[in-house]
Parts: sequence; structure tokens; C-alpha cells
Amino acid sequence: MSNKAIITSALPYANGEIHLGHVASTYLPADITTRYLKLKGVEAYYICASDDFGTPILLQAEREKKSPEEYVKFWNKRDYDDFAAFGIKFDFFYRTSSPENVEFVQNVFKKLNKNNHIYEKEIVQFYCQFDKKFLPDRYVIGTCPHCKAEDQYSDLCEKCGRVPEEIENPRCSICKNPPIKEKTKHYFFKLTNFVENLNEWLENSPHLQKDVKKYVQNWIQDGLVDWDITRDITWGVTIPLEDAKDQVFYGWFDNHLAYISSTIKFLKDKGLDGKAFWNLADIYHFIGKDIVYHHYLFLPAMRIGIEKEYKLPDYIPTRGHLMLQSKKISKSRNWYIGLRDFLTLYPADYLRFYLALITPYSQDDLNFDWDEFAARINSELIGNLGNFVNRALGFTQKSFAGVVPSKDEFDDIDKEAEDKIKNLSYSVGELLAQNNIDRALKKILEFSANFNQYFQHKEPWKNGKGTNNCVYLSVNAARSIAIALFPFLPESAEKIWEQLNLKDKVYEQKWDSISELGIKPNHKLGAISPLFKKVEESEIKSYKAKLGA
Ligand code: B3M
Ligand code: ZN
Repeated sequence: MSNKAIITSALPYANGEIHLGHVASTYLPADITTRYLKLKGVEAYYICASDDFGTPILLQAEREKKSPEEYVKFWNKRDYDDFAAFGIKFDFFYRTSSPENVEFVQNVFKKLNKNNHIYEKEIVQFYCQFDKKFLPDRYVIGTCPHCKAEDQYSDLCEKCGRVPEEIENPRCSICKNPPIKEKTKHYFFKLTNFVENLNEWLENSPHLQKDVKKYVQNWIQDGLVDWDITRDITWGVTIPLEDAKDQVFYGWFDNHLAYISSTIKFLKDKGLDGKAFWNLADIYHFIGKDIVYHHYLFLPAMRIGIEKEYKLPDYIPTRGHLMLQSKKISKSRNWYIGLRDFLTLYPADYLRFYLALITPYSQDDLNFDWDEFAARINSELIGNLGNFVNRALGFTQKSFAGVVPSKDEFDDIDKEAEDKIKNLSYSVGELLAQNNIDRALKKILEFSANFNQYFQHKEPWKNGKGTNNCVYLSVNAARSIAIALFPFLPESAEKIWEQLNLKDKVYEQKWDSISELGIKPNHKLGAISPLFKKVEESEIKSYKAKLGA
């Protein structure tokens, strides 16, 4: 592990509200990882940006009669605020339309061009004679050749999920007239130049997920195709060639470069050399499984194409999609829950807890289920963890006036409990380092379940022999829980920390100190109160009824 890390998560398109589907697979796992690395003492930065370019955004801005600049500015701020409310703590949240990114993208293109990875080719594109423009991607609607669904975009059928080779009955999505075909000159990125290099990189990247690697290798074997990186629209990074003044780059050419350009900008503002930092750091790109192709092929190929001036990713944690009540999330069918709306119902930590618990390190889809949410919060977060912390601290408050007693000699059961504390930093940390956030959280729950049993077994309320040890160890276990929990549930961890009345902040602690008995006899606790409030069945019922309505 390097003592430096850059963590990114897929850049949200600046054209709509963040919903639960976005956060489960990328932002939450990336946030948890960053918080963990920081506690580990790694100089880690979580960098993100809004993805501002592309035809869907231009089209939507036009529909809302706004300039694209104005439109993406709104969503950039709105998305950032929503993430912040959910406890997603970016060190820097920038935008792909920043002057730094535009310049960076143009420079990368020039270098790729110089290195013979770019060529020109004449292609035929749909063109609208009425709107006087070329119609890439979403500007054309028609019938899907596969499933015959009508009114689908030319670049994606939302019914069957396929990308039509050629849409039937094409129409301009602005004026609904049939387009004609026009010739235009486009630039292509020679992805086919990189077969050997990509294979070598995949082969020698021990931290990439095996199953994802496998099918990327299969794609390569089936043959790659060069990549049209040009769009005949006005919203995008302009192509820095005299011949192409009116053309811009395809959004997927510029967006991932904002991982780098935003990092450099952020570090420069801190007085650091961004390139040097990047190349010394462990690089993480958290993504959802639908953008594997872009992150395992285009992105590395482009970095290789500029002679690895910026190192390739070490980790590309790739996760599946979130379903909602076992059905695919769909904004158009109103089958989704906005993050902002959810946070008016329950604290961010409830959602973080549930999502972290059900999000494996794999491409399997996950499922948000209201009943399961309630059950897990009530039994595991509250019944187990919250209960233990409240019981241990509440008892100390009530029976010892909040003052931690001195310990006596440990018996075997105390020793076993002490060992659990000593092992916790390693057992949870190891899983987090391997990206198994769900299993790491379960370890913490197992720990608090063990301490619940220990407390129950020792019956300190009888005030017999061993009571002091039980209180002393339990209060220390609550301290360990607070630190270990911080990456997952930052607000709750801070609350526990306050109740423990400990110095500094919980996030200023060292991860490895989880395994210390950091609270000494005679320490006085702060005010104690329950950490969580139960989720009521009646609430859940009404939220379920509202879905899709
Ligand atoms: N803006 C969103 C997506 O396809 C897209 C990600 C860009 S990451 C460089 O999930
Ligand atoms: Zn038209």
C-alpha cells in the first residue's frame, strides 16, 4: 500500500437528481474506502466532478430553454449538496467543463495524435435539414430494431437495454421530422493499437477483480474497434485542430480525463505537484458495471497512448446495479427514490448502514427492499450495535456516576473480550483494504454482538465480582466501535465519541488504535442518550405505497 491515494467515483452526469441507485455501487463504497485510508494515515484524496458534456445534457438544456452552461452549473451544485447531505465527503468536486479539464483534454489529444493513435475518416451521419444540425446519439429517436419499442434513442433502447446498430423510422428528436444522411469527417482513436499493452496491463494488475478482467480479456480477444471520438455539436471540448473547429469530443473522451485534471488542480491549489503525487499514489476508480468497457479499455488505452505520463489505475472496484423492490430502477417510470427525498425520512447513517451491508464486492445486482431496510435497522443497527453502546455507557452513567472504574485481574472471559478488542483493527481493516465493505461492517456487528453477550454473561447489574472489568472493557469496546464505524457511519461514530467524552475528533484517531484499550480508569463519560430511533412499520408501509405512484 502506498502512503498516498487518489480515489475517484464515476462522474455523475450534470442532468438530474442523485438517487439511491447512484450511491450504492460507487459513491458510498468510495467514501468508506477514503475515510478508512485516511484513518490508516494514508494521504488520501477523494476527487469527483460533474460530467457536463454530451448530447443528453445539451438536449435537456435546450428543452428547458437554458444555456448548457447555466444548466450544468445548477446540477453541479445540486448534486454536490445531495452527496454532502449523505455524508459523501469529497476532497474536491469539480466539473468536466472546467478550463483546466478542457486544456488537459486538448493536450492529451495532441499527444495521442502525435503518437499516431488518431486518424480521420469520413462517415455518414443523420442530419436535420430543419434544425440545420447533425444528430448524434440522442438527437435521433425511432423504433428499436431488436424489440420494436417505439420512441427510443438511437444510442440506447431503454426497453431492451440494447444499443441499436441502426434505428428504424429515424426522426429528429427536436422537430420530429425524418433526418437525411450527410457526410462528415470524424476523428477516431485507434483502440486497436493497444491490444498487447492492454493485455499486459490486465495481466499485471493484481488488484483488478478477476471476473471483470476475464470478460474484458474476452472482449479484447473478440476484437476491438476503433473509437469515434468526434461529435458534430457545440457543447463539448472543442477539437484543437483547424479542420475541426466546429466539432467537439465525445463525452467519454473527455470525462475520465477529469479524474486527472481535477486532481492536479486540487493539489496545485494546495501547493503540491499533482503529477508527481498521482504517479506515487494508489489510484482507485470506483464504478458501476455498466461502464466497464470505458474504464478497462478506453481509459487505460488513452493513458498508455500518452506514454503513461499518468499511471494507470491500481483498483477499479466494479459493482452491480441497485434494484428497488426487486425491480429495475427507472426514472421515466418513476420507479426510484431520490437521495434528497430519502434523507427527509431517515438519517443518512441509516441508509449508509443498510446499503453498505447489502453491497458486495462483485458485479451482482443488489436490491433495496423497504421491509428489509426496516428489519436491518431495527435488529442489527439498533438492536445489536446501538443497544450495546447504550447499555455499556448507560450502565456506567447510572451505576458509576459516569466514571470508568479501575480494573481487577482479568478472568478467562475478560481475556477473551480483550482479545476481541485487540483483533478488531486488523480483522475489519483487512476486509476494507480488500474492498469487502459489507463483510467489514458485518465484522463490527459481530464484535458488538459478542460484547452484548459478554455484558449479559457478566451481569454487572448484580454488582458482583468482575463488574469493574466488565464496565472497563465494555466502555473500551464502545470506543473501538466508534473508530471502526467512522468510515461507514460518520455521524453516529462522532456521537459515540462525544458520549465517551474523548479528546480530539474520532476522525483524528489512528485506525490501529482501535485495538488499544484507550480509555483509562477514572475517565468520565459525557451525557449518554440512545443513538438511534426505531423505524416504524407504519412509515414503511406508506413509503412503499408512494413508490411508483
Ligand atoms: N457520467 C455516468 C455513468 O455512465 C458517467 C460516468 C463517467 S465516469 C468518467 O455512470
Ligand atoms: Zn429536426
